[in-house]
Amino acid sequence: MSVCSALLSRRVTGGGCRSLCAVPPSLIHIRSARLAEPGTRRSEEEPLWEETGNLPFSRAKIGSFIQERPVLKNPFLEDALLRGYLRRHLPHEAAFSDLCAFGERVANEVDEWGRECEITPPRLVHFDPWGRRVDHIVTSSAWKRMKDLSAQEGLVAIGYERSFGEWSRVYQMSKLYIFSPSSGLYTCPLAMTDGAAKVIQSIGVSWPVDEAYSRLTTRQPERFWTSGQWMTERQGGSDVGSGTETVAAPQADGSYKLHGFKWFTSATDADMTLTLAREQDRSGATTPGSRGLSLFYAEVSRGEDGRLKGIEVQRLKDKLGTRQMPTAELLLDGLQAHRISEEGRGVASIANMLTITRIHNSISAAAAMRRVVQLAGDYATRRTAFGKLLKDHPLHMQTLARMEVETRGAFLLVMDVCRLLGREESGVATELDAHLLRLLTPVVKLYTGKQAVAVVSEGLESFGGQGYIEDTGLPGLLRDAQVLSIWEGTTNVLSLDVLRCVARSSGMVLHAFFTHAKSLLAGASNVSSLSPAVTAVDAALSELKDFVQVAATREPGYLELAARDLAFSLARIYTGALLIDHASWKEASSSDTYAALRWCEQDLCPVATQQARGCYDPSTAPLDAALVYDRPTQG
Ligand code: UCC
Repeated sequence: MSVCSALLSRRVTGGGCRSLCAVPPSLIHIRSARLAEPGTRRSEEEPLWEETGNLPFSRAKIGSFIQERPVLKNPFLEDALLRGYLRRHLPHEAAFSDLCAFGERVANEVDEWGRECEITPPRLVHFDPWGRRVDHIVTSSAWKRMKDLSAQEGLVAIGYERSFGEWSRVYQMSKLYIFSPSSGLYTCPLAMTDGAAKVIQSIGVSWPVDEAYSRLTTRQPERFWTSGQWMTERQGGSDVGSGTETVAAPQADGSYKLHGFKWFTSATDADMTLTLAREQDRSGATTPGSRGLSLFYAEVSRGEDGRLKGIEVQRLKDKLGTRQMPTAELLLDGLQAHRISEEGRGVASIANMLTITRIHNSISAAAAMRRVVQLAGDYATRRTAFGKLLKDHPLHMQTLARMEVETRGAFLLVMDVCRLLGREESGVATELDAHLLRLLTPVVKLYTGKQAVAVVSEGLESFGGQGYIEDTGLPGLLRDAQVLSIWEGTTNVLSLDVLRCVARSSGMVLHAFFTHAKSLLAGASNVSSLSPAVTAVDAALSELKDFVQVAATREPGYLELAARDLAFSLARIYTGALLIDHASWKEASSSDTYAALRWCEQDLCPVATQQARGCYDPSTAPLDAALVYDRPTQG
């Protein structure tokens, strides 16, 4: 007899509603999650509804079972890898207590502000009641509180105070990592603010940007400024060099007036901006391409009439996600600005900002993964299905464990890039460090951006239908993750950037990559539990070397087709080496070892796999195009 028919034929004595008793008892208890222990059912001793005389749904139309929500706990205390990483590299009590206190604040206070930012998005008021153009971007009080909090907590300042020397960036980014998923996207203006401070510092902190630098890096909320990064125009999202139309007209006092249209300006309520424009010569002519672009500094201010000086906000963007943050189209109509780069060195000068914003992007990606894994893990201790808690379903745990492995890999990769940045900024970087930083910045951004979407999407699924319900706050995580692979350079643009830095360094960045990855493996050579992982990464390094040797002899189109797979291979191999290195630390846990082993079971060198299949051969590109445009033939 099947289980179903056994249940259906089950006879129970007494009570007029016994025909319903074919349903297992646990399903017809009137359950209250508020009375029960988290995730448990009420005991078998409790009376069934029919014995108490209460009909289900008779007192409340929605029934009385309320599923417990997942609970956000202190994200610092909950994160074993973050704490282990810091214990190993930055064992300072001051840093730990600050992170612990901040984590408490994030869980108990800031997370609600982030939610408020999401449900009270910014709006644009073009005119005042009397018809005067004002272009006010009205933001929520929570968004404004985020600005004060950011200054007080030193979320930008820490990177410039350098209290922990070469580890200061790791410390700063650890704070941002804790903050990001609760920040209501305030991490976006902070990324650009940090990037602007970095550019100003690298160019030299003198007039007219000295005051701006001190405001970008202050801890005083009343002095703190945020910066924009206005690079994108209608023709130039990725191809900034040929797509930038904005011109800079020189003025008699040495300043410039900017005229142009910026198509996508994030966090437009900033106090200042760095932007690119083409300087006009006396005849009004400009130089085309990147060589014609210079970098300008401009403050955002209002005249006595209340209007923005030299700027009109055309409209706010209607975006899939990041709705918390005002993104606008701006007409620059005589915005006063100062050139801060050499003429024609705009792209090269703003590259420092791109490095910083790409690292921030990667932090946000790793943090989004961590948040969804934490929430899903907590929920699995509260949600019962098919007779047991989700955490007791091995397949569910396997899924969460795979997400955890991705999250750990992303965390270690981005923290290693922060480590390299910190070394460069405190003057202790070797040539190898500098090459690694240049190579790994696009790699970490492109890889974590993609993985964040995948992991967060999987995370939503782990909540079942609730993951798709707007006011749980969960769908917003996915919407916001989707931007991470788009802005600050799409996956393909960054893959090509990887090729470019390999070519411009004559391969030295790859040499640094191989050297450092090998040295990480060497440190783990005597840890037998890690040997399958070490063997896998070692083999992948050999495959990668073979690929590079073959590719170097092929036409440029071959490498271009391989660029994305190459970037993914670099990410997976290097991350594997970092996981192994972390797991070989004397205080590492068995989970650290397990994560390293699991990571290294995947195809670590997809570029070699695809090469062996002929995917980059000259015949491939036309076949790809024919496939994409395959249409039914007429007749
Ligand atoms: O989306 C935007 C704002 C969003 C908000 C930001 C918040 C993010 C974090 C949030 C966390 C939640 S702003 C738009 C972002 N747009 C991009 O990222 C543009 C993507 N396109 C590229 O990256 C392209 O590769 C370009 C624009 C850099 C290519 O331009 P060019 O002119 O073709 O570049 P070249 O000729 O290759 O390089 C010009 C110079 C060279 O220096 P020199 O002349 O000395 O050899 C390059 O070495 O710039 C240097 N350079 C770099 N240096 C170019 N790229 C880099 C780099 N990545 N690092 C160092």
